[in-house]
Amino acid sequence: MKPSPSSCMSNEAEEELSRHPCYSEEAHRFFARMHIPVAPACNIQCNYCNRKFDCVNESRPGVVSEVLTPEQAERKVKGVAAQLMQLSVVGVAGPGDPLADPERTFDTFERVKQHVPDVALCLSTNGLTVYRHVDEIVRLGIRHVTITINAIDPDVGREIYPWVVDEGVRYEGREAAELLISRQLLGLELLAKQGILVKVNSIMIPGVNDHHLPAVSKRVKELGATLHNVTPLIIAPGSQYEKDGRKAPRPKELNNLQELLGRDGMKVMRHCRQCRADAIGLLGQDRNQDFGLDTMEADPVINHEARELFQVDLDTKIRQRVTAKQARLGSIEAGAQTIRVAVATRGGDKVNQHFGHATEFMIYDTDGAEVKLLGVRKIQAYCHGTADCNGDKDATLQEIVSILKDCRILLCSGIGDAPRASLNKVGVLPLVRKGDVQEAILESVKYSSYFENINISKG
Ligand code: CLF
Ligand code: SF4
Repeated sequence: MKPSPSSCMSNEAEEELSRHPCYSEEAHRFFARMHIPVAPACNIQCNYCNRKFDCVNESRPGVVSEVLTPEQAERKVKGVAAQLMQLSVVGVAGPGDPLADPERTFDTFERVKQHVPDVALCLSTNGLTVYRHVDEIVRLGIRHVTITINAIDPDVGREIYPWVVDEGVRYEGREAAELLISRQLLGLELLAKQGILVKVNSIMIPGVNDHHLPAVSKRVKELGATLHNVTPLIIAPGSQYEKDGRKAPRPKELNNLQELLGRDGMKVMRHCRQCRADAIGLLGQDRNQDFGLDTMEADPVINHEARELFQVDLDTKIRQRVTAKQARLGSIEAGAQTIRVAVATRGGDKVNQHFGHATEFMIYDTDGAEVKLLGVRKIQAYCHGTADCNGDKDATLQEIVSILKDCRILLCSGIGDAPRASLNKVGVLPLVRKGDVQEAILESVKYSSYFENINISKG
């Protein structure tokens, strides 16, 4: 039996989510996803996007993925499934919108379903045309669909979407936003009624939709969304928002919003890594280079039985983690103070990244028993987004320090003297560690309390 990600869902839904690294926070430590970049076209324009790069709605901006044909995608999925035993989900998330050219996307899913039936299929779309494809989604057994919904009010939406093209007609301004929003909400409702697990992604855009997102969350919950994933605006180079000088939200603003949505009863995703459209591996890992098409056998043998045994073993590991966490919770005193810890990681739930190479930090709060993931703070935004970090190392370091200054501890696999000194100045203690994130956090909290002999709450 697979472990349970949440206590408020049907057993069937829990079972489906327990191996999905995006829908289940526990699963993301053990199970891998693979994105197949078969969908280059798009039918709308978002002001934070530049079409030279991948779809920003569920991808890292400023990144270009090589587009595969459905035939190439089939070969690649077979090759990866034969080697990557923890692969549990295959998704299409770009590099454009997967439903702008639905034949390519569904042809690809059909092939995956036929050759690697044990993986879950996952689709991510801007939602303009999803309502037309509900039957096909059901027929193919695609159980997870993500729709990016940034607004439910067309007056907010018009600040995000300058145009939309549908069936050869171009819509602009408020009319474009109105059409897109109505289609997104219709698609969500239809999918949810079919029992599809729908995740809604929203980009938090300060000054545009930041105050509006609680209303979005409430509405999509009413319509049957399973999960809400709010990610910070990261602006693609050359996009309209870059020209307008828009800025990403501060980590605290994003965190406050996520807390608010969670209090309103929505299940909120906090571990999104804004993957590439060709990402392969655990969340946070990008192993596409390890699986070059030219290195793969034409028709690799997939040992389905070995895959299932491997994944059942991962299910057990997850259950053990959940049990150990419950035991720790039982031993902690009520009202214990928490401290905040930043972790540099390349994925795999390990402290395994040098500070200087980190492009993101995972942020946790811990009271010495529970380790709660608060979210991911990306720092490549300062390199690929609105600011130029190429020439000014000091400015980049100061940006990173300001992003981490509410943390008490930073865990990384190595750090130079200059960043260590800068972090110390703002009260962050860098510790060099390797290995399991949770164990390293719990051990480092004891260490820092011992040495500082102080009230560990930083406020
Ligand atoms: Fe991929 Fe998206 Fe499916 Fe996950 S990603 S299509 S739901 S399998 Fe996950 Fe990556 Fe965040 Fe997306 S971490 S960007 S939420
Ligand atoms: Fe860009 Fe994706 Fe928006 Fe299309 S849906 S404009 S690819 S961010």
